[in-house]
Amino acid sequence: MKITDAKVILTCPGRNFVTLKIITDQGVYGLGDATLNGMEKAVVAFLESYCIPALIGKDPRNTEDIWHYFYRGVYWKRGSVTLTAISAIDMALWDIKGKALNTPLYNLIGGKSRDRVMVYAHANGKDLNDTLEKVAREKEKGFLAIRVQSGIPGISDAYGVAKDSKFYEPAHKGLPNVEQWDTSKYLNYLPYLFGKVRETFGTDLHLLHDAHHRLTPVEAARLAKELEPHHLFWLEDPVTGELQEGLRLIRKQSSTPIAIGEVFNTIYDYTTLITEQLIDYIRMPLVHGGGITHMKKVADFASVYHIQTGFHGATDLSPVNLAAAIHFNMAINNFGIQEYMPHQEIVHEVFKINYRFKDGFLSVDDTPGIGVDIDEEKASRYPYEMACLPVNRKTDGTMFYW
Ligand code: GCO
Ligand code: MG
Repeated sequence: MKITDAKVILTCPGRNFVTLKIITDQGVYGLGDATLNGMEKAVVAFLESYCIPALIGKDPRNTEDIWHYFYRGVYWKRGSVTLTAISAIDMALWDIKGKALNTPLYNLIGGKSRDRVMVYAHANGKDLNDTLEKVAREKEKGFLAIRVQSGIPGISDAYGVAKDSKFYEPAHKGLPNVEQWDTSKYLNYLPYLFGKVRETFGTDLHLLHDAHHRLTPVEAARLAKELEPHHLFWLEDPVTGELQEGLRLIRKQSSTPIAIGEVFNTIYDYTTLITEQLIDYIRMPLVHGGGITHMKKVADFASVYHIQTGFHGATDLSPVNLAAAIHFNMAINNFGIQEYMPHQEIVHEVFKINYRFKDGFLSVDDTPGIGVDIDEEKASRYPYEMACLPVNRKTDGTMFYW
């Protein structure tokens, strides 16, 4: 079997997605998600100028060797752009492998450990009452786990909360919006918010929260400690992932579970966090973490240390990534939870999906490979539109983490 061609499909059905399609001499093709929100064209350039020419003629079944050709074999390593391209290649090759063997992806990586995967929904409210209403709405849809974000009194912007539209989308058309941040107002409000959520909905519902990399280790320790009585499923990205040692302080102070790493790319970003058991969930998704080949190693490594998966799954990760993640989550033993932010309907005009949501869980059907297809003609009707993630400044103007 040989790779004869590959192409990149850049489309914007409501938001930008990059999809790699790898074609073989046996008529079988595979799809991989290569979307890196706001940096789509950098990944496209790397795929088109280097990866695709290097793939032609290779045997697509050699997933391990091809992964190392693009990672170990390349001198300039790591980084989001490079690893997103490698992830897309790897996903597409596993898709081909499944189709060629006429079996769904989960069968190739261990078979089923479970039939369906628990997902968490998003409740993003403008203020306390709006947030409580949104939680109620998601609970009614059947979700057993809900991430709660809320507008903060006294701050004009809060991460995760839509300003005008009903549908939260992190990227905006054109250059970055500038948002505003005040850590002290946030820290004062959060324990109150979660107290109210627990008071209203009781103890059964799994609650999650994303601090979006904005705290120092000592601030994060305070928050984790003060949220302890509300028994969060996890507190996400309390500090920036660059400072792995910062997690030691949080760990010493609190038993609130920690999830980290949606912006990580390799197992090397996780070594301290995993071997010192400083976190509970790995967030790095297939699309940015080297695809199935690499993430299987990361998940197995984490498993030894009692750490579970909790993959990133916002709307800027395409249906190809989400379907692959469901297969992956069905197969591994140490699955924890999967983020699920449903795509807008228009996305499903372009991507034909094989997964469905029921009673708090997602499952895939038995379509061979990953099981998602792309309608290229429909994709071409939605050309790329420049969109960026916001940037963030403290109230005194200081540039801060978004
Ligand atoms: C999450 C994430 C997202 C990211 C977004 C960036 O936990 O879902 O933090 O909301 O901010 O995916 O592109
Ligand atoms: Mg996050």
